[in-house]
Amino acid sequence: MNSIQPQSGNRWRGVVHEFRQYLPVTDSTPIISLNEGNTQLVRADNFVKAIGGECELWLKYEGINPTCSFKDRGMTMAVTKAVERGAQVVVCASTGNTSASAAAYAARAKLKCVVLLPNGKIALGKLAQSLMYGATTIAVEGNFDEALRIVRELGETGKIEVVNSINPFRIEGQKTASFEICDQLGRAPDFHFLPVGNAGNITAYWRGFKEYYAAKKSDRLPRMFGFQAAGSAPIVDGAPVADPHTVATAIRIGNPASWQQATAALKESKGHIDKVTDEEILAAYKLIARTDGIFVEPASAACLAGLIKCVKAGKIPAGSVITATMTGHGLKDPDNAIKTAGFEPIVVEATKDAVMKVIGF
Ligand code: AN7
Repeated sequence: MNSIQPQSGNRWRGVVHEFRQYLPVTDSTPIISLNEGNTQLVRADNFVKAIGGECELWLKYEGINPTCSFKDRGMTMAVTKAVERGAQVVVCASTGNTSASAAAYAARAKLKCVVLLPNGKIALGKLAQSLMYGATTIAVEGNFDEALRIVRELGETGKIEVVNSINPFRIEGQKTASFEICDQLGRAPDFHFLPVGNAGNITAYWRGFKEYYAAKKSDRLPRMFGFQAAGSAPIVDGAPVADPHTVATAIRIGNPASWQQATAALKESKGHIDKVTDEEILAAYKLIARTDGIFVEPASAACLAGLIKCVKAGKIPAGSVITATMTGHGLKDPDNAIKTAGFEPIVVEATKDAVMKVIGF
């Protein structure tokens, strides 16, 4: 079975089709896609002005992917390969976005999906997704790292395909975001900013930038700038965190699976990794919504908090071209949004006068 989608016209057919020459697929690979990728690269001048920066900031808005996070790029690849090799069950541990994506692609591929989530520590929208897509949803009384340990053990039985980013096909799919950035910008950025949790994405982006450069599709390599939440900053602190905590539950990870690859990306790219507090994350989260109309989840805002810190510290030369991954959509986490907004709906009686009074007329 090849793709069931018609191949005529200019319609975007998902990252595996569009970038197949850079990916481990053949003409007979049965591609499972929801037409992910091709996300906007939005310039955020108001935000830059508000933080006193003198750079060009472009946000790769990954929240508009089919399940509203960047994970879909890796998941189309991982589930495609799982189907190709005849797997029947996929499993992942997740802070919520990987599980949403795995559940959706598994449903489309008619595979059984099992997700292990840290009980009570994932955003509401993400939980809704895994339930709606029909995944067997298991809330583990422990954190992400403990759930991932169980998933690794399940993978060793040989009966279940693990679709966490320890699956190399996940990284392969996710690198396509770098290709798109270079295509959209007409060049590679000077800096690329992104949040770091399990460290798969920083690994993938760096690989993507390097491969496009080697293929002469871009003219330079960016410096990779990653940010962890202060309560879950193992790479910055140089040691695993046994009990990670942060309001940005997506990156509440104490022992990243791709730690070494992330360290290599930082070193090779002359990059930088730092941590930002929950207060800094929430301030950036609110600011980007208010200045530029871009609603992301708290984890995504960690790298914007990082940019604010870098601008203040004078680390960003004037005129730099910066891209930043907005990893997940703001609607994923309605609880934090409503708490952070700072006000509630104003209830009035159903008259024009009452509304005019609120407006101040
Ligand atoms: C919105 O879903 O690990 O450093 O299980 O959901 O590649 O892990 C999510 C990670 C950043 C960090 N932003 O990316 C999961 C999971 C958002 C995320 C990250 C995640 P990695």
